[in-house]
Formats: sequence, structure tokens, C-alpha cells
Amino acid sequence: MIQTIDLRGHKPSPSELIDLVPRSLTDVSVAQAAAQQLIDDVIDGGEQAILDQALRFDGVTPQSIRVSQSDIDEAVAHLDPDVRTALESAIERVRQATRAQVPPAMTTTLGDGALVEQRWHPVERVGLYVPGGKAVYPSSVVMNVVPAQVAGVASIALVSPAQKEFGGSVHPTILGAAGLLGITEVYAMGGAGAIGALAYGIPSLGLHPVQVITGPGNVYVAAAKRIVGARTGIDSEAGPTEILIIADASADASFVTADLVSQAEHDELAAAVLVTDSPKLADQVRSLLEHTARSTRHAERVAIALDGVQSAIVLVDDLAAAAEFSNAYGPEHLEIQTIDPDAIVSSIHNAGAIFLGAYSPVSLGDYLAGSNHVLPTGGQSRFSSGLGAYTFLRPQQIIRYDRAALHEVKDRIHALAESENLPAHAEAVAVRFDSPDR
Ligand code: HSO
Ligand code: ZN
Repeated sequence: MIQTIDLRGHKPSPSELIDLVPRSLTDVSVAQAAAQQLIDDVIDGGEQAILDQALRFDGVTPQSIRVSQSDIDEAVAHLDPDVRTALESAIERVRQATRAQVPPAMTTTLGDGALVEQRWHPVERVGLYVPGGKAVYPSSVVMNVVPAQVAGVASIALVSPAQKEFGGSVHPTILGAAGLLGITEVYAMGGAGAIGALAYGIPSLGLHPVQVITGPGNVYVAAAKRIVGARTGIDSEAGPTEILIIADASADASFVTADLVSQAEHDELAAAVLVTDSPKLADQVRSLLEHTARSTRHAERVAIALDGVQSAIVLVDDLAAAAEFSNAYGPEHLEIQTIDPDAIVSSIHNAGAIFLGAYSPVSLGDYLAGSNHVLPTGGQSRFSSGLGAYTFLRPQQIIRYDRAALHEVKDRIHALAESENLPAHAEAVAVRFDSPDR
């Protein structure tokens, strides 16, 4: 049975609020040494190390680590037609909404002939890790690849563990999604070694190092990303999924229940939290959860997630207190199912994505809203955002001064350079004005 936390009449501080519904923490450091070894083996042994690791961890030796274009095309051709249509629609919607994440280049004029431009420039090459275990999520391929493409990344490599069931190749649904997205460079490799391969490259395979690696994985993959993080950009570490719903008496209890269960279905460690000022809604959801948790397809997993310390129904005095709770918690997904969601959203600061009203469930965002579903978990929404085009973009300032504009600030540069005891800095400006014809 999901726990109930009654905060009515209490005013806990933000740190007390966080402790009320603890999150499970994965200790990535335990996998650090093993991940380092697997990466080192790939750096030293290249292709052979990848084959050894596939046999050891995936129980199969891929016939070819690089998946052929004809295999990708075949996977696209064999996609279930409804899945294909849905994926195509998801790709189009995510593409549309992601375009808003590419800021335009801007020029600031600081004086005559004194310009600072800012452009958002894509990294050249990106690697996407796609897990191949119990959760095969073609939607996540879409959510990782589309922002890189919209950002203008020229080259994208996808890696995913060799599947015994599919002759040592990549899972066909993953291949199909990759094919629909126009990805042509796919490798059957997984785990920490694959992260090493993306970061350092494997010349004999024609696999060149990437600048940014994204995509979720197990604790070894997370550890490997931390290790290569010094030379390669990485996305944030994804923890178990979370949903927090702020709802009042106007909410439909069956909608609220369904949404809590939808994310609990992901993982035994998933967090499902309802924060409400309505004891009646709390009672209704509690009893509906009991029923749904028994009848849903992944009943066992859902029951464990809902019964865990990370899930709760929280009773508060009013919706302002609900918003305060949510801000302290910083959920990956926040739903607001109240009579006037807009009145609350302005007081929300920390959330990976915010779903407003009865008809914007998280499942919509997981697949077809057009928003991205790779979002910060574990409270990381307090300081970071979800995956987007900006993950693959860097703002670069371009400085363009002419002679007169440089002359204008010359003495101030001199003053600052002298104050820092860096006379050559001042000289680098002064030399340009030594003679009038330069
Ligand atoms: N809710 C998950 C993403 C996902 N859902 C993939 C279905 N497939 C984490 O945001
Ligand atoms: Zn989901």
C-alpha cells in the first residue's frame, strides 16, 4: 500500500521536505574500477576486445560489429506498420518542437566597428548509447537523435549491445527506429567498452571518436561515461523515472491513478508521488491504486514501486504548499491537474518537464507531445534540464573590431594589463598603433 504523508498543519523546511520522500541512489563508484578496465581493454585491444566483451556479457559474438546498411533497411521494412507510423509522427513532432531550442545568432554592437557576435555551433560528432536489456525503447532513440540532428550535428553513431536472440546484431526495433531517423552508422556493442569505443574510437572499424555521448545505460555504462567525461561531453546520469502530480478536488482520480501507475511500470525503483489538498481525492486514488496495481500487466513491478519509500500520497493544506513541496523535490515529470493549472505553474521552479491539465499526461510526453522525454531525475531538475538541441550546441563568441574601435579601448586595456603585471598584453595592442600606416 502506498504510504500517506500528512503535512496538513505542518510547515517543513525545503530540506525536511526532500527527506520525506527519499530517492534511491545508484552508487556508480562501485562499478568504476571494472568500467575502467573494460575501457582500457578496448583502447588496447580494439575490435577483438569488443568481441570478447560481447561474448562475456551478451553471450554472443556478433558476426559483424558494424551493422550493415542492408540490415538497417530490412529492420525498417519489417517494423510493425502501426509502430512505424507512430514513430514517424513522433519524429516529426519532436523535430518541430526541438527547432525552438536553437537560438538565433546574435550580434551586439558595442560601438562603431566594435562587434561581438554569438553563434550556437554544433559539435561535429555524437555517439548514442541505446540499452539492449529488458527495456527496448525505440522512442528513446528518437528523443536522443532528433535534437542532435536539429542542432546540425554532422555525424551520429549509435551503439547498442549485441543481442543473442537476433544473431548478435542490434535489436531490430532499435535498428528500425535508427533507420527511420536516417542513421547509417550502427555498431553492435554494449556496456562500458562501447562507451570507451565511442570516446576513443576503433580505427580498424572506421569508428572515429565522438565529442558527445548521450543515452542511458546500466551502472557500468554510467561509470564509463563518468570516466570518459574528462575528454568527451556526456549527458546527465539517468536514474529511475519519477512522476509527481499536484492535484486538487477537481482532478479525476482515475486519470491521476493511471498516470502514477504509468511511470511505476518502468521500474521497481520508479517514484510516483501525488501531492493534494483534497483528502477525498487522496482516498479515491489510494483505493484505485490498490485495484490497478493488481490488474496491470506489470503488476509486480508496479506494486513494488508504489509500496517503496520513494512513492507517496502527500496531503497538504493548500496548493501553494503543494508547489513548495514539488519545488523542494524537483521531479523529473510534474503534472498539474487542478482547476487552474496556470495559476500554479508560475510558482514552479524545479521540474524536468511540466504537464498541464487533465489531457497532458506524462505518457503523451513519453511518446508524442513533441517534447523530449530524456529529463533530469533524482532532483537534478533543480540545476539542469532535459536533453535538447542545446545539448549538442556550444555558444561561441566571435569578436570583430576594426582599427578605430580597438584604438578607442587601447588605453583601458593598457591600464588593466599593467594592473595584472602582464605588459605583453598591452604591447599586443600598442604594436598595432606604432606607425600610422598600420
Ligand atoms: N518515462 C521514461 C521514458 C519512456 N517512457 C520511454 C516510455 N518509453 C522516462 O522519462
Ligand atoms: Zn515512460
